[in-house]
Amino acid sequence: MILRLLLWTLGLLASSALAQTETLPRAVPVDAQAERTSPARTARAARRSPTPPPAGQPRPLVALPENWIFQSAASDEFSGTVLDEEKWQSDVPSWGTWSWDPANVSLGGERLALRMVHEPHQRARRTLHYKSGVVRSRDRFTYGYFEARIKGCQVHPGASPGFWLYSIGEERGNVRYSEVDIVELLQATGVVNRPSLMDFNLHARILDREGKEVILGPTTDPEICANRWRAPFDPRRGYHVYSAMVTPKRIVWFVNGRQVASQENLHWHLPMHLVLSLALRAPHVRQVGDKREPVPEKARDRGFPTTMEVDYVRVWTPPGPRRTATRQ
Ligand SMILES: [Ca+2]
Repeated sequence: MILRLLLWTLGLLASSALAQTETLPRAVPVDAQAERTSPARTARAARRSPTPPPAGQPRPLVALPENWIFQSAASDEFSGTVLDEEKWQSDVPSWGTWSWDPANVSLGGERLALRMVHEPHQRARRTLHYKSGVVRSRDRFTYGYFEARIKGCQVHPGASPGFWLYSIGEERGNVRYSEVDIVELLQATGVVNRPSLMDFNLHARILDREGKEVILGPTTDPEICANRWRAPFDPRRGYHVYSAMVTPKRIVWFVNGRQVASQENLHWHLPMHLVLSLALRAPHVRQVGDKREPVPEKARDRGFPTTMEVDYVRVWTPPGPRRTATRQ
């Protein structure tokens, strides 16, 4: 019995030593980490950060390289009652099948709320039926780790909460436009009309060898641009953390600290604005060729206004020039 107890104690000590060895923090270069990361490894990494952040600074949900820097100028806990216009722009020019209106952006209860309303109006001699809210960072980022805690809106299908990055105007090499969708919620329709499906897509416009502009996206180039994941939860029912790490070699997406997608970074090297927005989707828009058109006969009040909520946005970047000089 005593021998048994001794062996049991030794076993316990050994396994505890092993556990300690396993939890020793290690700095992993980000590209190596992206290559080697398994969901289980990511979940373990998410529970321990290599070095605790300085007091008062938030901790990323995903282990980052130790020298990455928290960017308070583009991070926001949304604690006040007024949007910080030093960081964010809400009067963004409209495009597409609905219009942005700063009236649909509000703060309160430690949250940013972006609302979509059924509000028929004219824009560019067209009748559109919905208005919505957007906030776009004044700063731009080429590489970094972008994290937000978001609760989806209640309408589905019809509206899609988005957290994304996009370039405006700038061109480098053969790249004319760069967009990284950190997450788009609730936009799956048709036979897979499920609220738990979420998208992590890439879009770009590049010039081919003949100088002809080519549009890259999840429909035309799914192998390099499309990522979809079925979450084990309904994003309308609660807050979840959505994030992406953009590095020169790879783009990796996470939900609640778990890696859900990874792509080689082929074309996404332009400075981009960080955006939170609530977009209109089918059945209120339909795809006609490569364009989205409004669907007036489906426009209705029912379900609207609908609101997505954001608890926080946090940004970390690699050392070095963290952003290009422009603030737009
Ligand atoms: Ca908050």
